[in-house]
Amino acid sequence: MIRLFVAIPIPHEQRQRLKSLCNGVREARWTNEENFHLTLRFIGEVEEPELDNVSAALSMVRSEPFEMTLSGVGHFESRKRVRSLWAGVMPCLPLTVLQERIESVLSRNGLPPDGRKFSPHITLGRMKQGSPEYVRDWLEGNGVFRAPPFVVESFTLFESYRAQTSAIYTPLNEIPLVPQKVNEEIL
Ligand code: 2AM
Repeated sequence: MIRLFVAIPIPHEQRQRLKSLCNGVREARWTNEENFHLTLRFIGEVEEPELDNVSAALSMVRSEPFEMTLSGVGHFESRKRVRSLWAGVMPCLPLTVLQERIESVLSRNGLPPDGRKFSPHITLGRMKQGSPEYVRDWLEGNGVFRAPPFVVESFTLFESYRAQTSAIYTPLNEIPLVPQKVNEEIL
């Protein structure tokens, strides 16, 4: 089995900005800078022969390059415990459209739909413990975060391998976003 997800990698300059947010919460396990990404679709475990189908399906996605701006921070919690700290994205319609196109080609190729609402974020750190109160200062202190805009020119199918200390993400297929000709059929 192979564990897959589809994401937008973050350029170097923006990674540096994100890294500057990764401090000030003692219990957080911060993400390695080279692992920063914005997940478009978590696929999960598939049989290895299925990989080619998934990869080919993603290569069918047609979308235009677009500009994206990382902005703000937030957290996810479950059972009143903070699970992760993240940076957000300014509202970005082309990002939503791209995510919907990816969802659509994958479901047409037999993958079960991802029932969760798309909530674009870049995970900065994970936590096992900590009440929301515990991260309040971090959230307030970094609420004004904003990185310079960048142009998203591709998205990538990654394999995720869970090593002992951190995840190893291996790019398997980078799919370019190409300006559309007026008459080109859009998936
Ligand atoms: P997260 O950063 O919010 O945890 C690789 O694991 C990527 O897939 C991560 O960005 C992770 O999002 C995302 N993902 C979404 N659903 C997941 C799940 N059920 N298990 C693991 N990762 C998931």
